[in-house]
Amino acid sequence: MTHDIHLIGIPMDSGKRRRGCLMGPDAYRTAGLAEALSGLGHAVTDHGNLAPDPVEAAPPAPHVHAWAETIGWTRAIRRAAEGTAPAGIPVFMGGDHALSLGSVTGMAAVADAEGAPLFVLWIDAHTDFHTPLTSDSGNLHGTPMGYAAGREGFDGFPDLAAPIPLERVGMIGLRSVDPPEREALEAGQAWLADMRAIDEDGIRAPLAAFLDRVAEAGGRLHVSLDVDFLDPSVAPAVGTTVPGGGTVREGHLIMEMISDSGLLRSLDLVELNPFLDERGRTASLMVDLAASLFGRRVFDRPTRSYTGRTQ
Ligand code: HAR
Ligand code: MN
Ligand code: MN
Ligand code: MN
Repeated sequence: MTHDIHLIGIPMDSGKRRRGCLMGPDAYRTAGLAEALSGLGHAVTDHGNLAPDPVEAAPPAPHVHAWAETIGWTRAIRRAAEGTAPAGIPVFMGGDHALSLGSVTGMAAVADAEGAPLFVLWIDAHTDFHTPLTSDSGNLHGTPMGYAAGREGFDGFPDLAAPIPLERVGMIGLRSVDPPEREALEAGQAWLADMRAIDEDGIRAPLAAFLDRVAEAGGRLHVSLDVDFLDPSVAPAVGTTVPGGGTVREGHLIMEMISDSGLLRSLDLVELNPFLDERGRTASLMVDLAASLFGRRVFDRPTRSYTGRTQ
C-alpha cells in the first residue's frame, strides 16, 4: 500500500531551554528521509519549513519558558496539519516535542471532521502530560499530551476542536514520569506500557492489544516518536537522555506492527538534537524507523496482523 506523504519541517526549539532541535528537519533531509520513503513507492512532498505566527502573550507563571512563541508555533502547526492531512499522511519533522501541541490537536480536528476517532500512540521515555502549572521545569515540551487531552491551564492556546480522551491514548517506553503526571494519568484509562512491561512481556502482545483497541473503535492513529524512547547508547542525539530505553529492534518492531495494522494517520518525529549527534547516527536511525513504519521489510512474507493471525 502506498501513500501520499507530506513532510513538514518544524525547526522549533521553544519547548525547552537547551538549544539544537531547530536543526532537526535539515538533519532528516540530510539523512535521506524523503528518498527512503519514495524508495518504498510512496509519493513524497517536502513542504519546507514552517515559521511561528507572531504572538504576544504573558506566561501563566514566571518559570514557564517561551510561552508566546510556543503559542505562535502551535497555531502554525495546527494550520499545517489541517492543510495537508486531507491530501495524505503528514509527517511532522521536529523540532522538540512541543510541536505536538499543534500536530496532535490539528489531527484531532481533522479526524473529527472525517468522522473517525483519533487515537494517539506516544513512544517516549516521558508522558509529557503536564499542564503549564504542574510542570516544575516550565518546559512546554513536557505538556503536549496534557493539552491534547483537554487539561486546564492552556489559556491563550487555540481552543480544542476535539479533546482526546485518555481511553484513546497509548504510551510506550515510559521510564521518567513526574508525580503530577502520574496522578492525572492514573485517574484515566490510558494504555500504558512502561519499560518494565516491555522487559516482562516484550513489545508484541501489549502493543497488539492497543492496536486492537484502535481497530475495534474504527479509529485512526497518530504516532508521536520521541528520540528518547530509544536507549541513549543507540540514540545519543537528545537533550533529555534517560538510561534503560528501547533497543533498535524494539523500535523497529513497534513500527512494523503499526505498519501492518494499516491504522497510521500521521507521524511526529521529535526531540532530535543534531548538535548532540555522533556522525549523524541518531538521525539515520530515526530515518530507518520511519522506513519500517512506511513498509520497509527484510523479507516479504505474509503480513501478520497485529492480532497475531496471518492475513
Ligand atoms: N517531565 C519533565 C519536565 O516536565 C521532562 C519532560 C521532558 N520531555 C521530553 N519530551 N523530553 O518527552 O520537565
Ligand atoms: Mn516527549
Ligand atoms: Mn521524552
Ligand atoms: Mn518535571
